[in-house]
Amino acid sequence: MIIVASDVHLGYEHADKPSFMSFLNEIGGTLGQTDHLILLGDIFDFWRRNNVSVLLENEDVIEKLESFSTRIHYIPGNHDFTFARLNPMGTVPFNIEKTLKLQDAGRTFTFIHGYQLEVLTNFEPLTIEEYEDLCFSLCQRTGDFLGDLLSFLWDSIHLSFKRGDKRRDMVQAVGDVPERRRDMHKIDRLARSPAKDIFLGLGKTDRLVFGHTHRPFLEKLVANAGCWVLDASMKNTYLKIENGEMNLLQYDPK
Ligand SMILES: [Mn+2]
Repeated sequence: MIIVASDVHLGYEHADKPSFMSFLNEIGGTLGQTDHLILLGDIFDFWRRNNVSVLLENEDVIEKLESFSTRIHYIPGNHDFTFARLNPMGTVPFNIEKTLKLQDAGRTFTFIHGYQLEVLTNFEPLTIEEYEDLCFSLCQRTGDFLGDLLSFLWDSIHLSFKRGDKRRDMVQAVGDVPERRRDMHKIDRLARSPAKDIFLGLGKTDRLVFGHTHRPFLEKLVANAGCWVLDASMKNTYLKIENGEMNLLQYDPK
């Protein structure tokens, strides 16, 4: 069995930590050594916050995860990209990878956080690598957010925005929460299309699982795990993969 949860945003004021903790308590007992728990990115939210403070506030979550006997995979998202640049040295209790492939009942499942799709659809002229550098930088700073973002773009790719430049919308979008965004449908459009296979190197029957948009959905070959943020219209969703079948479920605390 594979359980996938995404976008909990612990450290962000609208994170639903009590529900997520209760979810972990419940699924911890059902997952064995041959199962997988996939934390699909943005589990912690380091933007505008000190990374260590966020982790200390959530040491109960880390302690809980460390008590699991199942295999845990951490896929870094844009808000916790710090994890992608750590050198685990075998001491971190999670397997940390930006892209993960697992087989279940003969089917191949590929897991990514999903910001990669957004860079392709919405963040031109940024490349995925430039966007990752930007996310790392935003995770590490706690000062003026927009100022940091603009100076990063200028310092790293000499990108400045003159009055009337339509690309300024892209800068606005980088910092906005998914609940307020209007261009997220473009990401789903790409995710549901075989066109994504070219960019992500997927076979035609490979399943793709992602998060990031806070908009859960399930189709035959693609699924979005949703989020655990209080202001989302649909929240506390997760995916369960069993016998090669994906199920999108909503957690309801007992
Ligand atoms: Mn994200």
